[in-house]
Amino acid sequence: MVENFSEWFHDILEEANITDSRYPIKGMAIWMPYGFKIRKYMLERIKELLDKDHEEVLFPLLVPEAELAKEGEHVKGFEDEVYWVTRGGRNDLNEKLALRPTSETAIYPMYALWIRSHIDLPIKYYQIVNTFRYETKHTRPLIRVREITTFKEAHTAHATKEESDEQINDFINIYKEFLDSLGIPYMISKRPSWDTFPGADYTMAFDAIMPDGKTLQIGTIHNLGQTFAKTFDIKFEDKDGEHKYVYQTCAGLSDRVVASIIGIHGDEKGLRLPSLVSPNQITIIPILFKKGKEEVMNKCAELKETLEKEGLRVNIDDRDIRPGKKFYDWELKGTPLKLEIGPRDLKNNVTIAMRRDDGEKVEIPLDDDLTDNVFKLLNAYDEDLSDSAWSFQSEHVKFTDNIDEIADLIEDGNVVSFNWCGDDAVGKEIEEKTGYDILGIYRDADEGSKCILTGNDAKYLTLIAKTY
Ligand code: PR8
Repeated sequence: MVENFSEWFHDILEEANITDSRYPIKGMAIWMPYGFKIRKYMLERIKELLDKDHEEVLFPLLVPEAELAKEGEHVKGFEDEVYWVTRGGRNDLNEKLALRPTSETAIYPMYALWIRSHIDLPIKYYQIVNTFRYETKHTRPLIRVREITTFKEAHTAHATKEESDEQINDFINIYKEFLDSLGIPYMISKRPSWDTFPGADYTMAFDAIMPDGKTLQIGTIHNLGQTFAKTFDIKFEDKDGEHKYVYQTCAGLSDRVVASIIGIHGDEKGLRLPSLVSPNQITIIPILFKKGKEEVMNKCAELKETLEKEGLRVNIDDRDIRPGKKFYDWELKGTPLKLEIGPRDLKNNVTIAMRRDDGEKVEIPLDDDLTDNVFKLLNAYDEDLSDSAWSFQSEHVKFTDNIDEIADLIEDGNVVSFNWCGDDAVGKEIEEKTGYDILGIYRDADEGSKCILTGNDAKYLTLIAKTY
């Protein structure tokens, strides 16, 4: 795999025309055309999944200071990260306005107006917006940005706690399906209390292991209980005529999804894009000689049309440069499948297909089975991409019951699982002693297992890692 991941990641963003980070504000970058397309197809997919049972809305970017300040825990969690608008032209504003770091405090005062009765519930809204966080940790393109340009945040309200717990499961399933369609592996864990979203009862998180062994939190799902409902007075009249507070959840994904597609699937030649989000799923490369140029180009155009009719995204690279350079470029850009046609192939009525992952060349006849064969290759490519990413993950989660081994395992590029009694003070001591972050509870501990620090009965199998 890639030797120096951080450097590779920065270089590929520029070389593949994904983002440009030279914008003169730290943590804010430009989505370049190729990156924008990947982002677009990624968004289409998450929308498709959310739209089955949620509705899209769009809230204003600015949040009045009074609303942001209302929920004590929440504001404490975000106060160091908020950008403020204090002036309109030459006038000082009467009230400071926050650029949303997330939209709970923009949305929930409106929920209080909209929710009256049990028939108004559940509410399941989401929006895709930019949010702003004045991050103090080292910023990195797509991974830790100060303008999160692609924040997909969902906010739900329910009549009962059971329904809100079910909603958490629904979000987990949606995120699984979403990441599965991109071949991105994940570990789902319940964050420890000290890493729970500010104002939430509990947080479920999706983490992926990047090639350098550090984990990236790619999505989080929070059960907000009734905390915000009480703060913002979101009540409904139940069937029995009683006025009750709603139960709420929220869930979010960011630009990090694109970072994980790039980081997890990429190799030393560049990107390897899952076909779902690849701007071109197939790149046709004509091999041209002076003689028979036109026939080859006509065949390429015909092939493009046939494949596009099947809903595939296809481009022809007809630039006047050496084919070798074209191969190199589309390898860098991660097109799943290249189809090459030269005069000899034309004569034999075939095209030479080459998958981006294994680089193997196969001859496909230009006959009625062509599209079937192309789909077969694409599916196999996507499956293999996903399988190899999942294998990487399973090879890099290592169990230990010796606390002194944690550091070595992590420095070797692994995530470590261990048994924990579940006591917060003990958990924090484990973090302090090792210098790494507990990701969260992976599952219940096996019968009879003991806490790695205290030797007491263990409650949970827990993950610890070096994190982004
Ligand atoms: C919420 N409220 O806000 P969350 N750069 C890139 N990605 C980021 C950054 C950043 N600076 N900060 C967070 N993320 C809830 C849920 C509405 C939606 C990504 O939750 O603060 C992380 O992947 O946990 C995180 O899991 C996700 O946004 C949601 O942010």
